Amino acid sequence: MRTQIAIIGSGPAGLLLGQLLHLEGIESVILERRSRKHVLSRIRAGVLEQGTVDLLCGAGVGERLRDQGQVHDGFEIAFCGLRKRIDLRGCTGSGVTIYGQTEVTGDLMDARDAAGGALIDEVSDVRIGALQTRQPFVEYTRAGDTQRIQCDFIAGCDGYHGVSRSAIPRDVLREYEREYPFGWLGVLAETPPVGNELIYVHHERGFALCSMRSSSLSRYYIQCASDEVVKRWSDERFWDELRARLPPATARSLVTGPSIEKSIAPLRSFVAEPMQHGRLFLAGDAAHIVPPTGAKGLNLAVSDIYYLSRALLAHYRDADDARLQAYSEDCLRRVWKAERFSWWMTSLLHRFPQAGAFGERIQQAELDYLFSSRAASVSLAENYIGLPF
Ligand code: FAS
Ligand code: PHB
Repeated sequence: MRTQIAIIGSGPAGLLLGQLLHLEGIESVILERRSRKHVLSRIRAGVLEQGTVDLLCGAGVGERLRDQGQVHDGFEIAFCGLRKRIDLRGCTGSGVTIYGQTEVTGDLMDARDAAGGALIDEVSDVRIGALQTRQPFVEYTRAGDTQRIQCDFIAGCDGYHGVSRSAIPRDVLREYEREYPFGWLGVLAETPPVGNELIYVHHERGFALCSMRSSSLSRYYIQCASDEVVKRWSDERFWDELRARLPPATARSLVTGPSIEKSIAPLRSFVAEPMQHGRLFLAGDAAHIVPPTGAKGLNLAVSDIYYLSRALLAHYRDADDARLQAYSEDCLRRVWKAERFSWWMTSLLHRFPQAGAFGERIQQAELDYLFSSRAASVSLAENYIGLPF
């Protein structure tokens, strides 16, 4: 098989790249390890930056997003029994859009099908080769049959546990990582959200987050031990712990119900440099991971694809490779600022037992400063809505 771009992974990064390239008449093949059904069943991110919304609309997949996405002009932080609001629109002139990553992936998958784009799922043994030549290739096995795809470029959009990153030689790749001593236990429930906007909670028992997917579908998280297991958490135990972390009036207005999804996500900060090697370009979680506190993971995958699609178009349309050569540098400048913000939000809002009483006082001072200084609020707001591409 021959194509121009071989894309490994059909998450948001891979699917969006395929769609943007298709619109410019550039051909691609997407390889996916899991089944379509599994990919479309994942519950992940929920907050889209305006840059993400604009790029998805420009890619022709914004109809349901514009129709069902909820624009939020702010969010709240609850601490010391109070709820205080960060006025995103007042601080920056912009807001964010609540629209589940599951929906984004579905919209992109529908567009791929409508365009007749090749998406080969349930593949295994994906191998990358000849990266330093003009004829790189990807090999894969499906239903016992091994195939090779000759291509011009390879996009590694296969997430943190994918194979692309390992195709970069160990003496070239540099990895930066911070593991957090806790995870997030998340629940999805067909209940009305407790707030009109998101509520991030700082509490001595641990962090919590009250989010949503629609006016009848709520998404909640509580900080849990990094070795916690889901089966030890009945719905009742989850709701009791969430209520214990909310301000009393908020706890009283919480509507609970049976969970339709319950899972634990580990928290880590991770960056792999460089994000390119020869004709391989990494994008999204294949290259970087952020703790979800700042709602940056999905949005960073989108901005990587903005840079990569723009660079590939310059190659094919203008025979200009300057942007391809600068890809990693362009992405990392924005990635590291999002890593900083996500680390800062996580450090501010979670309970760190090893930080002791001094650490707790520093968090209190940070929260006090945040709500007594417009400069501090504007700084948080401009990072939360997303720094410019
Ligand atoms: P993805 O991981 O979405 O997609 C990679 C794809 O590659 C997958 O479909 C995988 O099956 C496939 N793949 C892997 N190895 C392969 C191989 N060898 N061959 C072929 N295909 C292969 N972000 C937020 O902003 N907010 C959140 O609340 C949030 N919650 C999250 C919860 C969890 C449990 C996880 C894991 C992530 C969460 N994230 C969140 C981050 C998440 O949204 C990612 O940033 C986003 O999915 C990145 O998209 P991709 O880079 O496309 O990677
Ligand atoms: C979510 O709704 O899943 C969500 C929202 C904001 C975050 C993380 C997750 O910071």
